[in-house]
Amino acid sequence: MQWNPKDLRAPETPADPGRRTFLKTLAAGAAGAALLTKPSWLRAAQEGLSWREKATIPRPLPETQVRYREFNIDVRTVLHELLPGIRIHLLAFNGQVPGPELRVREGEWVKVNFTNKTELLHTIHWHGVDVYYEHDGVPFVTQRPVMPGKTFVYRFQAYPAGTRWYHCHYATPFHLGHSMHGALIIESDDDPIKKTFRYSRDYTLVLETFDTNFLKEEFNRMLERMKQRLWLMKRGKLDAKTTAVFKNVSEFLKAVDEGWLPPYLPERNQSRLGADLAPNFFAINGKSYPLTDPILIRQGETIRIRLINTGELIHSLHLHGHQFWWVAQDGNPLMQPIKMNTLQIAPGQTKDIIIEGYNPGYWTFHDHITTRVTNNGIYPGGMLTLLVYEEMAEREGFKPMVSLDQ
Ligand SMILES: [Cu+2]
Repeated sequence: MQWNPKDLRAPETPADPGRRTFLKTLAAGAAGAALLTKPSWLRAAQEGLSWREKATIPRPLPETQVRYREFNIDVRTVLHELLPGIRIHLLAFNGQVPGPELRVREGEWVKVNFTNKTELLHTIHWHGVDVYYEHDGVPFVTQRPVMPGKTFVYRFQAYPAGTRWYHCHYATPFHLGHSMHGALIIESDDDPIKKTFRYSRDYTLVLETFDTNFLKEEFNRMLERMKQRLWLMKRGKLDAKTTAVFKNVSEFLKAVDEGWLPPYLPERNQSRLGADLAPNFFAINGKSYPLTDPILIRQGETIRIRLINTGELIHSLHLHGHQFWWVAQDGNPLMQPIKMNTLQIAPGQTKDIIIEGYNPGYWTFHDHITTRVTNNGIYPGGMLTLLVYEEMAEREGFKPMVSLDQ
């Protein structure tokens, strides 16, 4: 059966939630469905591969042939305030936590000049985007890492539409997690979610976890390495062995044969990079509650929320006082929207939801794995924000309802 979520929406007013209305809307939905034309994405799914997937993913074309939409992105170390009194060193795209949100049109050619302004090695991976493999950003596999002070140019055609993201793919527990990640929203005129729900506001919530003890150790190790590299540079001894960056596997094997000790050997490796992290701070868009930005809505308004899990943990996000529609997974529209109030999201996933404003008030939206609504073990905090009805806030004056001395 075709779905027509418009006809299955929550009642117009909370005063009329009766069974009768429910049955009536259900009947209207069934009748309305027959009149609908098949959405293009569903047609494509039923017919097999879409036009783009039938074609080979093209190698990026020269600038004389296509017009590129250009972005400049660098990475630098910043001192970021997660909460009053909690300032942490992070690796940040353009100095922002999370990195800048990139919005492009589906099919548009994108060029990103990525400059490394740190002493570490990095790449950018375009998560969930069908790029040509050389621009996929996997260090030592499909590209050499971008060295300190150097620029690498990423090029790709933005496809497919939806909520996607980008992150560093080098030493990911440290880099991606802290906080080399940002949203990449690919928009399309054919977006079935936009067509169906006609939402008026579009929010992006980047979910993050921070292990501040691990961070401290890693930044100290980074400073140590910097000192070593400067010492080696001065003596002209900074080479493949001292940076552990080889051109290929045989060069690496040759170095081992000659007695070079790889950095992963137990006697050399002091890093916790290979161990599980123990995040003690949980954030949305770079802030922990009570500093998280509220999500604004008005009665009768429909909003879209794009959730991107860049952290190390699975979250179970619960919205109070509402049922919402889960409409997309990993950027791709679901075959059928699902009504729910608690949504699981695993590391690396993106999920889109639609909230309809039918219950004015102040409502919490938070991780229901309750150890994550804490700041360093203290409740309340962490991955929690508010859905705020603007007209109420305007009438009553919005007061963040938080008391830390209870
Ligand atoms: Cu990196």
